[in-house]
Amino acid sequence: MYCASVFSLVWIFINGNSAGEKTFQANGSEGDFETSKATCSQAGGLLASPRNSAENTAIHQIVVRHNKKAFIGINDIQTEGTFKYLSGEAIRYSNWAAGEPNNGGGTEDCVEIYPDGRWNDRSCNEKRLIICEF
Ligand code: 293
Ligand code: CA
Repeated sequence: MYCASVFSLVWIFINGNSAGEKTFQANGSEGDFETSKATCSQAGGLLASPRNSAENTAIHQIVVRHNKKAFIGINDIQTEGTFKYLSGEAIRYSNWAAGEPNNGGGTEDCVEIYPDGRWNDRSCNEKRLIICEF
């Protein structure tokens, strides 16, 4: 095994940000939803998109470490109230905060993850910690 792979495994173990096949990473930079998506795809990944509680926990840990809310790769831009992954597939797993999604002000089509791991629909124009999955 190459040193870089060993380093990655040790880093992932220490930081606890892998779940199943995926690894999740942030470097502290922030952006709105479009910038976050573009940043992750330029890095060869995808905006972090939790599909189960293990993945949500891994993302949640990064949010806590940076003490910054983050967008996840889920939105209802196309059809209000129908939340989908970036692939267009409807979500089955969710972890909404109490009372969410509320489409506050009628303009909340993106989803942020709070430091408690729960989700809130939020304007896509806010700036949030960028967390990518690889
Ligand atoms: C309203 C009521 C709050 C809630 C907030 C978020 C905004 O202000 O309780 O936390 O909306 O849903 O996205
Ligand atoms: Ca909301």
